[in-house]
Amino acid sequence: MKEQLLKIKEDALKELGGVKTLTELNDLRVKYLGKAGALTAILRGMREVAPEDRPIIGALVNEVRESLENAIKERGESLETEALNARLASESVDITEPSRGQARGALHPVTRVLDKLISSCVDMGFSVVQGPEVETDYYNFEAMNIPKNHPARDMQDSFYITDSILLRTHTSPMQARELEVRKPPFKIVVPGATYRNDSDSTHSPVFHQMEGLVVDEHVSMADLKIMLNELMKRVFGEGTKTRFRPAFFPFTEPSIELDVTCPTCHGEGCRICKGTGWLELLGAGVVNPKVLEMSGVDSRKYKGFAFGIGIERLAMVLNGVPDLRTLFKNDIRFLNQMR
Ligand code: FA5
Repeated sequence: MKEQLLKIKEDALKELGGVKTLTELNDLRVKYLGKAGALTAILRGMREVAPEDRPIIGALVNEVRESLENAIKERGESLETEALNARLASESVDITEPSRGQARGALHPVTRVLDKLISSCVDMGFSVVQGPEVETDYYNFEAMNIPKNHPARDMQDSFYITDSILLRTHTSPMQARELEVRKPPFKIVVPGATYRNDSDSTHSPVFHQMEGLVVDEHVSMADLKIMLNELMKRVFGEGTKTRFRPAFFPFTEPSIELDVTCPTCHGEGCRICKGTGWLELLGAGVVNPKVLEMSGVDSRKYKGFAFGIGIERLAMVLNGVPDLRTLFKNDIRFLNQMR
């Protein structure tokens, strides 16, 4: 039995030398030390050993088991280290390799202009509100003093959803909505998307406006012009030339429009500005008393002024863009130039 034990030890250690993986090592452990392993078989045969030899054989079994366990453990550790080193070598990072770089995004020119306008108005004491893009005929037209069949409806070619619901053609309906719920005096601006069946180099079917409305006891056309001049100065700086023209809107009386020097010809006259040298930026005026009354505001006590600025037109002028529709094409080469 002693020889048998020494042979088991010798065979096991020899096999251990050839073990290359942790799986093979586990198989070897099962083969020699497992329940059905060679050493366990010897222990089972102890009954046949003479009683006086049992302690000697028992001690030898333990010694063989211990030395095999230690050898297996050591081999296991060295296999694990080898595996780790191999992984580290294959996954090593070459810190000298040049990086691919991260492309940095930027705000869209329309967002930048809108942010600038809003923050300038907030600095002047305006609150910002938003309204629905899907609007009723009542707020879009009737509450703005444009009754059904009024010729002024032709000024804005509208996208109707049903007979009484449409995509808002301007941000002005928010004047009526706010007049109904706010107690004067107040100053609000309303930025947002608007929709018209228009498309050429200065018109897009989807565009943005920012409405402004000031209601107080003593406001006048003079206040409106001072405010707009100040706003234009903040947005354009001192250099850009602006001019006011008389205009007509059913919801303001009197009404004006503000033009700026054309970004393409700088006032010389070109295709974009139809030879005038100017580009229309906004409509404005003193709120028609009928609009105040329809929304429940006493027009003998309160007056108001309002304006509606075309955001893409402003972005066009500020960035010298000859075709407004380019702002919506999302051509990355164009957007990179606009950073
Ligand atoms: C209006 O929409 C009035 N609601 C503005 C207003 C508000 C007047 C308050 C008085 C008081 P108008 O249709 O002119 O007005 O449009 C205002 C501005 O929106 C224009 O000056 C222009 O800058 C811009 N705009 C109009 N249509 C388009 C379009 N299809 N694409 C891009 N910008 C447009």
